[in-house]
Amino acid sequence: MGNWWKEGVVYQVYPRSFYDSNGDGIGDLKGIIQKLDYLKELGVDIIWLNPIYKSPNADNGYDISDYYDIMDEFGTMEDFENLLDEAHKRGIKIIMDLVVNHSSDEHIWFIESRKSKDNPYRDYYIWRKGRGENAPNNWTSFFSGSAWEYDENTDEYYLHLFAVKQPDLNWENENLRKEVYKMMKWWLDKGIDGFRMDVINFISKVDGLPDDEDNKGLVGFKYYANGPRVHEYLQEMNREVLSKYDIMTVGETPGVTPEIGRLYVDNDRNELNMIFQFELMDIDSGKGGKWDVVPWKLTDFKRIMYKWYEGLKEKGWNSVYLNNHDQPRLVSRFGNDKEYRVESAKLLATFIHTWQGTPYIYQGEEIGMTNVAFDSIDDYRDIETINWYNEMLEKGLTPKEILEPIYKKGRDNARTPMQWDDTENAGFTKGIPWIKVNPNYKEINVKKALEDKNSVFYYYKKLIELRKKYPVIVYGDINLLFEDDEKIFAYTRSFEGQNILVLMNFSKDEVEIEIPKKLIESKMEILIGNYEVKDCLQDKVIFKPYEARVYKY
Ligand code: ISL
Ligand code: CA
Repeated sequence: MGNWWKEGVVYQVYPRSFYDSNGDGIGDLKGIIQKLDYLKELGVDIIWLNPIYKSPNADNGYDISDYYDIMDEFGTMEDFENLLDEAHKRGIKIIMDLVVNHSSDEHIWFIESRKSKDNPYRDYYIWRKGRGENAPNNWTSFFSGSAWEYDENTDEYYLHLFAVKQPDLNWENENLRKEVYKMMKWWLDKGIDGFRMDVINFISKVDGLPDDEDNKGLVGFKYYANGPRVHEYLQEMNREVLSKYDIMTVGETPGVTPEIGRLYVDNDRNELNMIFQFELMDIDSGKGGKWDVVPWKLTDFKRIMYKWYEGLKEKGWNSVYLNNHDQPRLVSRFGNDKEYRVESAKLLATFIHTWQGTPYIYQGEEIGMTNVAFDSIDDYRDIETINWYNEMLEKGLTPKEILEPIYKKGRDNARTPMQWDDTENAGFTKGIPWIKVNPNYKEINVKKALEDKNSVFYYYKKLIELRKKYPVIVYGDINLLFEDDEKIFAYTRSFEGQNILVLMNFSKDEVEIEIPKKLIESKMEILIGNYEVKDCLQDKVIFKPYEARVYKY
């Protein structure tokens, strides 16, 4: 069992928005197959596919009605097998999303479960009696409103941490756990290379499901995030399934610190390989949560990343990502998507690929795609965004006031179609796209990127090549420089006699950097940079806006 998941680079495909092969406006599996050569050219090693299972799409596939079948819009099982084959032929692995904190309410288990209190599947979900006219407790859902839904048929409520159509599965039930493991084996036996596990740290809820006394934000969070039996379940899953295959696993885990994170990824504990931490993603959220957008500081960015590096370095491994299908575009959030779009996209790429951990690229990031700002809520598709919009309207906010944070944080920022060329609908579909394309597609698209040797695309490609060439980029220890600087992010890394120096100006100002003497004395060779660099490294250098350089010494 190699270290391929440490050395590789992951590319996340959101199938619905990647490429539509049949003109129905929805990306599909055949579409992904047609673009595999593009991904091969970029040089990525692993594709993570967002959910492609049968689903009524209340939450774009995160509501699964059949774990053994493919979503109608995406194609057939045969298409999936072809995709897996074609990817493997190109030396690219595929990991699938595993969504087992909840299922769809249209899953046969839930259809049975809601029939009667003594149905054999009743206990596959979390049912409770109400308290008088009220829900069993005060927990709220991620997608607005109560986390409980009343069901007349049996006069009880079921728990749904997400949409009403996403009832939470009851992991206390051993038969349910066995079903999940069986399903996982079925996919692994088909030859997939691992799983990204959706909100996997929510699967164990505190006994008694108590009221949350701080009745604000996500009410109840502390009673299910990293719950009492989560490690027991993951160790069981590892024993029964994961340990039998050479695969990679990455858990999506909101609300973890490095201390808690370590429990999931410590090699000796036999749970997961990696997790996605959210501390960095919360860096611009105020007390009111995700929609309460506040400015972020580079010193916090560095502190969080370094803390995670230190926290996991001995026994675990980090994943490095700056955006995904739930987050705004990295260049709009952490860079500058106006005059320095290209420079700042390359700067952020430099960080992702030279920090310690496995890099995750989200589709479109490699061409510098940006956030979008639709004029009306009617153009938005995301259930989280729409539910929150309606909740705020009821509170009396104006559409303009509500759209403002949606422009900054809404999940549809990442979900507009991949911009392939400058023809209608960015070449994504010949039909009507399920969500509008970003109007900037004439400027920002794959075709243009491939024709320009200075594009963001080729910069990513080169970073990926460098990672393969220099083990220090994968394994090197990190030593931070200028920790308290609000504009410069700099570090050295070292491994078995190899060293690199990474210098990045995270601001739109020119900044003078004083290079430590010890470094000037070594022979510095530039590996990559986002501006042309002629001279050798002096003791004082001026860094241009969003300039990034990596030296080897
Ligand atoms: O998207 C978020 C913030 O806007 C997160 O709070 C997100 O809901 C959380 O990280 C869980 O996300 C995952 O599970 C959800 C699904 O909607 C997301 O797309 C998925 O990544 C429910 O399955
Ligand atoms: Ca299609």
